[in-house]
Amino acid sequence: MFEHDTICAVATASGGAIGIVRVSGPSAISIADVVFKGRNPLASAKSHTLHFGHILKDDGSILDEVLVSVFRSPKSYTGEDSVEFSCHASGYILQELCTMLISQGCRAAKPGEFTQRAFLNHRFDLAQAEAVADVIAADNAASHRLAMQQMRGTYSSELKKLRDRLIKLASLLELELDFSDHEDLEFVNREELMKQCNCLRQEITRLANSFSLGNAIKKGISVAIIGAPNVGKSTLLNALVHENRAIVSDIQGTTRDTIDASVNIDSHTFRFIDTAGIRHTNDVIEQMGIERSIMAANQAQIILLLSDGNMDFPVYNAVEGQNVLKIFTKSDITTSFNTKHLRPSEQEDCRCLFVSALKGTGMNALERTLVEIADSFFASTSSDIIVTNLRHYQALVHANESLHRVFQGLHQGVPNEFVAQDLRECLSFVSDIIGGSILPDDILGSIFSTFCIGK
Ligand SMILES: Nc1nc2c(ncn2[C@@H]2O[C@H](COP(=O)(O)OP(=O)(O)O)[C@@H](O)[C@H]2O)c(=O)[nH]1
Ligand SMILES: [Mg+2]
Repeated sequence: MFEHDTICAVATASGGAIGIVRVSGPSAISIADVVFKGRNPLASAKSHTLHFGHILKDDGSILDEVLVSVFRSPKSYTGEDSVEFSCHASGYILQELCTMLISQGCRAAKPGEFTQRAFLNHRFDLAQAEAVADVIAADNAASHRLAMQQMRGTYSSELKKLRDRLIKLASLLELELDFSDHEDLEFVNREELMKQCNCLRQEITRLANSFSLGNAIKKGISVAIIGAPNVGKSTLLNALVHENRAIVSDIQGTTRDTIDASVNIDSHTFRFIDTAGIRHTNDVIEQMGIERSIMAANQAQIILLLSDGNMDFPVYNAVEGQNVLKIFTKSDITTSFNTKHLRPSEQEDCRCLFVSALKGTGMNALERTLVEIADSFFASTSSDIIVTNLRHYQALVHANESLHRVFQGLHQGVPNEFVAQDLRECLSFVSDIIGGSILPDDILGSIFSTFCIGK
């Protein structure tokens, strides 16, 4: 399962001043010594030391002046002997160095292979390993906070507590199994088991439900822009993301497919979705676009419902938990807005805004309102553990199904061995999140293949 060869890869993205080539494995230091000439050989270097020297090509010419860090097993990122070359960030130098290392016996690392080795060497658990990729990808304050929390183990320790409670429940049941020939021996009363089971179900449900929020944090809060044709949806999208993403035209039905673009406002990431104008049409393609608009609206966390004053707001039934903001567009040319379509409460609370995307008026107020909604999404959750990973979410859903069967089994007086079987299944789903039980190679492969090379 675990290959004991020595791997190398460029660990930094292109651009920038310094490029790092990472080497890890039993021969990392001896292979590095072949290409590196410093004052002393790296073989005599202590762990966690830095060395200045040159990378020498076969013909004795200098490829680069570098700094080399040496980390000795087990105190390295991967847990193996590791060397990191800090070079000048020329793509040529970095590739050439890798080629030289490979000709000396290294293998080019697969995506995520350094982190995979760290996991296999018990440097951290699986959820922590996955968080490394999330930390790298984090581009807003909330996703950074969650990824850090997960990488540093807070998330795993909560899951371990949950797992321990499941183990305790399982052991109570298994204990009864061992003594099942003593017919009327009942160690724990079933009511009590059912109560504990229910508590655990609530906890798992809360975690699974946190995924929609976790996803919003990671990928951005989705904001669908909905309205009749020509009210200025595409213009608003472009103004919000400061970029000409969508085609603007006074020809009705221009936007046919949904277009989305992300932007950070005040440490939150928003993903704006421009949609086709909703109207009656016989054009098949436009009709498909309109269906997508409605779907986008249903899936979005915030809906911007647009009207330019000439047209009513489209009738839209908000899904529970969605925030709908009504926006009067083109405020630069429309002097009298017809507010009769607004319910009295909407006129009072400031969920109704006047905007000219063309002139930029009202855009600040719109951004502020969006940030307020985002703040309120995240306010209640700042201390809770939030699931951001689809694999974890799916494991929790499965765990919950198994636990539901446990509860039913207890309730209906199903023999303990069947109940215990379901409970073991639930336990293994929860354990898989942190990689407590042995995971098959293909699952590990699919997790780490989403990483970048060099991580
Ligand atoms: N005066 C003015 N015109 C606008 C404004 N926003 C959009 N328009 C114009 O309205 C027309 C339709 O805009 P577009 O964004 O394509 O509308 P969509 O069909 O809802 O996407 C274009 O001619 C835009 O230039 C605005 O704030 N002020
Ligand atoms: Mg449009």
